[in-house]
Amino acid sequence: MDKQEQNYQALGAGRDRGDGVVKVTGAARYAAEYQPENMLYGVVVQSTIASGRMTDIDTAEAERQPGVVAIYTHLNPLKINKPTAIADGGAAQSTYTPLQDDKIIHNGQNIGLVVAETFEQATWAASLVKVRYEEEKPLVWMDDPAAERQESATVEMGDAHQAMAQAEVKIKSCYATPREYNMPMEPHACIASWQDNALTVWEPSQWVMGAQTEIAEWLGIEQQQVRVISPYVGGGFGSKPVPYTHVALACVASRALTRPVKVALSRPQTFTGLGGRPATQQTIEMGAAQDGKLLAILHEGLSDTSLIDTFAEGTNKVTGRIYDVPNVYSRHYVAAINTVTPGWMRAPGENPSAFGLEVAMDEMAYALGIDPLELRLRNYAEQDPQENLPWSTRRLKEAYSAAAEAFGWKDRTMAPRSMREGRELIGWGMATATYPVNKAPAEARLILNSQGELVVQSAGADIGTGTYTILAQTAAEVLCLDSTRIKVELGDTRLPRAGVAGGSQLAGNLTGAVHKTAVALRDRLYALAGASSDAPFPQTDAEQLTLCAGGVCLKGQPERAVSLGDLVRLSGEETLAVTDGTFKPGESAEERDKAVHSMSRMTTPEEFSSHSWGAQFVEVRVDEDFGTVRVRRMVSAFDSGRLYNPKLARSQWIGGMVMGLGQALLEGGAVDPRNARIVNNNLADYLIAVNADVPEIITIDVGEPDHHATLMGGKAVGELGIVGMAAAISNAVYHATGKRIRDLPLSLEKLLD
Ligand code: MCN
Ligand code: MOS
Repeated sequence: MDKQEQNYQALGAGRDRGDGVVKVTGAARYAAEYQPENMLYGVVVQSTIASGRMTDIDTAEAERQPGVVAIYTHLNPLKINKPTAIADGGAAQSTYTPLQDDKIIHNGQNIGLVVAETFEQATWAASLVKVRYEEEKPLVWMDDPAAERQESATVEMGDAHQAMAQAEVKIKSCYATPREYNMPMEPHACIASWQDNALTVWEPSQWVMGAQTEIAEWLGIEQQQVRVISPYVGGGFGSKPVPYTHVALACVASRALTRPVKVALSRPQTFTGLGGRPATQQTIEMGAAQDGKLLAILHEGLSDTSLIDTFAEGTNKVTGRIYDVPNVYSRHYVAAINTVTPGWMRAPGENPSAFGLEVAMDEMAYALGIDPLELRLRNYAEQDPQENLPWSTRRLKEAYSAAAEAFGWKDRTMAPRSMREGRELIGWGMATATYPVNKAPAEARLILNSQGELVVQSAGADIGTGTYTILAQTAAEVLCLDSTRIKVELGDTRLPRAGVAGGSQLAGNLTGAVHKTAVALRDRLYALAGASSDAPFPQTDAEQLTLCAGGVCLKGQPERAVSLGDLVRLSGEETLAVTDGTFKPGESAEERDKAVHSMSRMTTPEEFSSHSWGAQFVEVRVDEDFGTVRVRRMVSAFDSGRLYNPKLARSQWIGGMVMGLGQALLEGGAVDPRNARIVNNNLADYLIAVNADVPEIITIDVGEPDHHATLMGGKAVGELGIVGMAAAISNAVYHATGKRIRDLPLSLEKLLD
């Protein structure tokens, strides 16, 4: 392998996706595609009212249908235990347990399971289950005064009320985002197989250890009795960190029937079988001096949650963080209504929080008559104002200037409706993006065989992000191995423990763990190469040895290398296997287990504040006659620290930007006010951005390695790209039209209004 090829393999190279071929050829198997013998099919029954109780369920006709094996309802229940919520240190997003009582708390609630020999038989029989209800008026909207409110997050700095009273220029507006749905290509489906007192579950998962915890709790069994397998995931976007109630139903049914049971939610069923991003509302009042210096922010936000669980979409996650504002007073509340417990969706909290703050900044820029980018620079935070800590790295100024330059921002004329081409009004808008660096410990195992082939193992997930690829690159870098000789195995609870592919942290966590383990393996190889008198380099210290393309060699003498395979043979073992991890030294076994099985350890460092940053610019064209909005250009510059793989990082960034485009212009659950039912519960009516909506995208990397943030110097990537998009687009639409739309999506009717 020559030097150039070697670099191509290492961390930091833009290597092609290692799992690309198996995915495009269909060889990668997804959860629902496994075919254990003797499998049954379960179809869930969902409620058709949002509030009340079931007075009767008539399953007689359904039971008579061919192929039907069992029908489970609260009248013929299987026991499911209540799981521990994430908020309480567990792994469950929702603590709802189906079959346990007659209560209805949201429309489309999973209330039963019909199990049959084929999917078609189960589907047909499920359609014949008749449920009678005693219906109550549901709480549909979070601003209903009857909806119980709970304070969930506060940010307070200085004296914002007093500072606001003295501010020369003030703006105050309300911003809103609707319920949004993650919509991965692979819908939610699982297979549970109970055999020999143990359960195997094929489940698409961002976090198999969390799934193992929750499933064990549901069934009242030990974690070790549960194996969760999830090598490939067809996207999650925050919708697969944990298993949902259809998985509980599949698991208990399989145990009761001692046959494998597959439960696949239909696309419409996914709209209420799990949550999506809660709707948000926030009021921001911002005060500044004439010169543009921000003095105060008063902020109150609200998001909806279910009647049984508190999930908060923190609308103040970035409010006090991005700019140097000395006085902030912010409260976020959650309101409980008749809805399924909402959950994570790409940049939960940061995303709606940035929508509010970044549109407010644009409004302030116009109130002051200062260019929106200039206003941001005048309020640049040289350290984290909220935590009072230095940034580990923050190349946001570089991001602003690189993106502005590539976009041509200097040619923008400030006045709304001042740029046009024919019938089209042109709008240029921008926003800041940020996402924190979260951290959790992880383990890895490296197994080297006598052919010099390496297997890298971790329970962590690759949900389309590139984990397979960057872990091969990490090992390739330390061991100087061609990455085609490296196989990565992921997504199985039997593999070394890892936390969630969520909070844009898995890349940092796993490259750190694999690097540490690879170094330990390298040291073993050095010892084998130099330890004994009959070693290839007799009695040689590790310091004199190095790795090169041919294996281990003396420093400066690559021509006399001994291959890794030969060193394995020399060990007398078939393989050399090393397991290591990034747990804190001295931590007990229980603490380690908790760290990967629950959300107890999403931490940020204490001496520094570590975040990724971005500057996002867009051009929109608004047809003046038809009111249609098209995004014509998107330019973003990002600081995500060191990039482990620039090609994959770009793919992540643009994925986030495209999702943000959909959020800005198209997405939103439409709720029927009569019965709190989501009416557009399918991909024909719930619109997401498709190829034809997406323009040219330019991304620019301005990051530098940040070893305070993570072991390998990278920062968060996966969610960053979506954070400022909706605000940038909304700001661009204002610039084009003079119309400020503060509630998403920015649909045609709102523009014509
Ligand atoms: N990366 C990099 N350099 C870094 C950090 C990351 O090159 N410094 C690249 C790597 O290819 C890595 C990927 O970016 O695999 C994502 O890394 P990271 O930011 O650590 O995010 P996670 O691995 O934790 O993935 C989860 C994240 C989240 S939280 C959501 S939501 C999301 C996202 O990733 N969902 C996705 N991106 C997604 N992409 C796809 N295709 N599908 C989803 O469901
Ligand atoms: Mo991502 S929404 O943190 O899974």
